[in-house]
Amino acid sequence: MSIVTKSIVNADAEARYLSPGELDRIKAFVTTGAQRLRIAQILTEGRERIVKEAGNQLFQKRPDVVSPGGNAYGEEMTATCLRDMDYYLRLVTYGVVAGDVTPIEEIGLVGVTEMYRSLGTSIEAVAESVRLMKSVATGLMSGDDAAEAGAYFDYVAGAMQ
Ligand SMILES: CCC1=C(C)/C(=C/C2=NC(=C\c3[nH]c(/C=C4\NC(=O)[C@H](C)[C@H]4CC)c(C)c3CCC(=O)O)/C(CCC(=O)O)=C2C)NC1=O
Repeated sequence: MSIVTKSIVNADAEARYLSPGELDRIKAFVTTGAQRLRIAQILTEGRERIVKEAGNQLFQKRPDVVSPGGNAYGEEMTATCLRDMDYYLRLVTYGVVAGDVTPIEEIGLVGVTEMYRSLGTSIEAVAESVRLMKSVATGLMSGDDAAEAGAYFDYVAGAMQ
C-alpha cells in the first residue's frame, strides 16, 4: 500500500482529517516521485543486464553453487537461481515506486529463511546475489539515485540472515 492510501485508511478509521505529520509524509512521497519513477525505469530497462552480470559475478565468487552437488548446478537450476534474482530485482522496483519496503517484505521476505533452508539453498549466497545486483544496478545511476535505490537492495540482503 502506498503512503497515500495507508494515511487515508488510518485517518478514515478515526473519521478525521489527515494530520500535519501525514501530510508531511505524503508531501515527501510526492516530492520524490520523479526520482523514484526514474530509478524504477532504469531497473526495469536494465533488468536482463543486471541479473546476468550479477549472476556471472556470483558464480565466479561462489563456484560451489554451480558445481556438481551445488544447489544451482545444471542448466535448469542455474536458470531457477537467476529467476529468483529477477524476482528480487522486481520486488525492489515495487519498493522504490511505493517508497515503502512493505511490498518487498510481504511478497518476498516473509518466511524466506525457512524456504531456502528447505530447498537446501544457501541464503548467504542469495543475499550475495542481491548485493551484486545492487552494485551493477547502482552503476547505471547518478549518485543520488544510486543511494536511494541502494537502500532497497540493502533491505533485502539484510533480511536474508
Ligand atoms: C516472488 C516471490 C518468490 C520467491 C522469492 C520464490 C523463490 C523460490 N525459489 C525456489 C527454488 C530455487 N531457488 C534457487 C536459487 C538459488 N540457488 C542457489 O544456490 C543460488 C544461491 C540461488 C540463486 C541466487 C534454486 C536453484 C531453486 C531450485 C531448487 C530446487 O528445485 O532444488 C522456489 C521453489 C519452487 C521453484 O522451484 O520455483 C521458490 C518458491 N518464489 C516466489 O514466488
